[in-house]
Amino acid sequence: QWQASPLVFEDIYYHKADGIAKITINRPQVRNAFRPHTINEMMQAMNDARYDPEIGVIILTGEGDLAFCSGGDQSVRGDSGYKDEQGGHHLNVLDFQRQIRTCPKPVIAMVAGYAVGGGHVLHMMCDLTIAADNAQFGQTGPKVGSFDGGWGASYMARIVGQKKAREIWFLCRMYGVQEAVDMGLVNTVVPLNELERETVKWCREILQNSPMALRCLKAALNADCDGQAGLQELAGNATMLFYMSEEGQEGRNAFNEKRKPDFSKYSRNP
Ligand code: 2NE
Repeated sequence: QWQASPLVFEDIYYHKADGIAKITINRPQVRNAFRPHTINEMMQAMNDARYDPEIGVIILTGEGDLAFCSGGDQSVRGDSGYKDEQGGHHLNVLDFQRQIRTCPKPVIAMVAGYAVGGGHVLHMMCDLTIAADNAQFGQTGPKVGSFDGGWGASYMARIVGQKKAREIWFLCRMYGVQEAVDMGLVNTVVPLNELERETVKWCREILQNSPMALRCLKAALNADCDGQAGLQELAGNATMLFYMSEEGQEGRNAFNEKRKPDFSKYSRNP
């Protein structure tokens, strides 16, 4: 049973239940297009989920059956980004992409209807995608005078291959679920009325497994694609594990106790 978070939001819903957090873009009147405010709220919710020790998996989804997300809200697109209420221009969805990517907990896109443009990139950034049988996927950037040359291009090519990524971006076609499965864009497809049940089932299976192993695996899979930023993320986990060890703590304790550290009892593993 989902519990609404006490945090107050305008453009999203934020729920939690049994170790799972769910962030829902709630702008169905524009097919869940995001404006800067939507992104700021999603970042706040994602941050809450990351730092809540009770939460092990995060679902990202869109309200209603018609769309997961249709990308940036074109009606607030200014001349150098998407306009906030104060008139500032933003591409803060790129910050949210990085947040999904570096969140040490698995993030699952639960997709009904359209995942299009910047919304398509958001589902790709998630660790897993579970799609309803009415889902449609595609990029529209070159049609509307936009593009995502970051993960939106390079990570897409890692998923679907270079030729297919060029097709998706150059032609701006929509792809149904079977094509998405064939391209490796989604993990599984279920009937629309089973979408949430199946997604929660996947979450529960993930929650059975070692959080540290999941964390390190996500960082390792990221590092393969993300250059020095990916290595930093992976290595941060190694540092954390070392801090958790007696050997690491001996260095800290010796410094604080103003004595020489004694590492002699720690083995030099082959
Ligand atoms: C999503 C799609 C394919 C749905 O089509 P359909 O036929 O189901 O709905 P319809 O009638 O097009 O849309 C319903 C209402 O939602 C609004 C529409 O204008 C329409 O409004 P009303 O006529 O009812 O008033 N709507 C839909 N998407 C919107 C959007 N993104 N911004 C503002 N209003 C939107 C179809 O609607 C579609 O193709 N939407 C546009 C997809 C798109 O081009 N997104 C932007 C890509 S660029 C991007 O996201 C981006 C980036 O490339 C780089 C950085 C940041 C962002």
